Amino acid sequence: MNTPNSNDSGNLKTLVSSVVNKTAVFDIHTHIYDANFGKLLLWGIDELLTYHYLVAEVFRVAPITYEKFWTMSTKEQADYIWQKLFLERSPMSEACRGILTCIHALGFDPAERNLNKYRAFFRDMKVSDYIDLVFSKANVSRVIMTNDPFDNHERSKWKKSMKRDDRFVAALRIDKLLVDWYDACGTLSSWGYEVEPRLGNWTQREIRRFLNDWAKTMKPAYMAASLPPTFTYPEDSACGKIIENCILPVGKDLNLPFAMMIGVKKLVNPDLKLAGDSVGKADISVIEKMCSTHSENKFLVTMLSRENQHELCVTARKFPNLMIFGCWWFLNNPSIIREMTSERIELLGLSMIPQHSDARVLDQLIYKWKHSREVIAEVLTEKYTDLDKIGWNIREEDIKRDVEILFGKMFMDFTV
Ligand code: HDL
Ligand code: ZN
Repeated sequence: MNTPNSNDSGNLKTLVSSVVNKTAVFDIHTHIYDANFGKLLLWGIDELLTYHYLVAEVFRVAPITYEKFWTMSTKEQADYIWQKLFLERSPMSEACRGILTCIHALGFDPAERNLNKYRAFFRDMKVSDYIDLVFSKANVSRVIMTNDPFDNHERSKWKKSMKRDDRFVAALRIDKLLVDWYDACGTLSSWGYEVEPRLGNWTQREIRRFLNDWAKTMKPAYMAASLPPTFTYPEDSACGKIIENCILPVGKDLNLPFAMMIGVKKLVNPDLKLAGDSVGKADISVIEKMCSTHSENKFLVTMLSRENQHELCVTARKFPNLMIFGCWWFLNNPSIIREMTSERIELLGLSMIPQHSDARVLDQLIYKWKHSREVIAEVLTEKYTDLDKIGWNIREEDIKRDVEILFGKMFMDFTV
């Protein structure tokens, strides 16, 4: 039994880093897909370089019009971004650094700065082989996808009885129902659900049938929606009625958590397309009310504004049916991951889910988890050192148990 102690902090730091790196993680929110979903799965260096985080960054430094950029092919956009953000200035942003982390982890030499050489590696790569390689490099055991039944290409895939890769767990994503009910109503009706815009009792029943049908098809880990900072609850609106009378009753019946991702200001700059969303501080009382009035439902919540984080931690202390997760999107940067992980451990101990990758491109699992593991290991080392100083002799098996909790067991125990 390896029992490091605080006067040998180097030993403790080394041990914690080793355990964090060797513990496989269950990544509970991504936008990647198993190979059977075809083109929905993005992968390779050109998709990495044209990730919407870098698109936003390149427009800040490059004299190119939106129109010209959007007429370029993915390869041309990647060349342009490589030139502007990597060759003409050091790639210091988290999104840029991430690509170098991937290149390095895949065995290339970043110092060569040769994009075409990196491209050659992918030319003959089979996607199924690459999934195995990336999951191994990232030490990821399973991921949860983002599955939208309103996406025509994705829906067609689910309608075929395709063979599934059990490393890819589904999540039933229902933004459309909540933020665009009138359009969703027409679509549901075309699929044979007897729904009307005014959302009477029969329509609510039919929406529950729709949710049950897709829960049966996808076998999702949770139902999820991204919501604006202005989201309120309860609310006499289509969104409020569908949550109250459809999502939460189905969630309770099927023991399906409702994952709310709150704080996105959609398309503040529409010319940036996917990169055009921004952030706003949301009202934490929404979470309080939902968790208190629906104590038999389970809620997974992540919020996009840094200013919401501390109050979200305190709210989680009040409601055992609330599980907070991840350093989402604009928070997924080392300086903020450190701050959030520290305050979460200080307020919640290990009863939280410290991170998800939000990966949109398969390869991103490598960098998003490498970067996050570094910070999580630092924070854990600090907390173990505090315990060790007061005689709570930290043992290696304690560290292994704790990291397994943070990297998947907490989620599994919460959702079981
Ligand atoms: O709604 C979401 O799931 C967000 O994560 C968006 O997909 C966002 O565009 C994103 O990729 N954030 O990292
Ligand atoms: Zn996401």
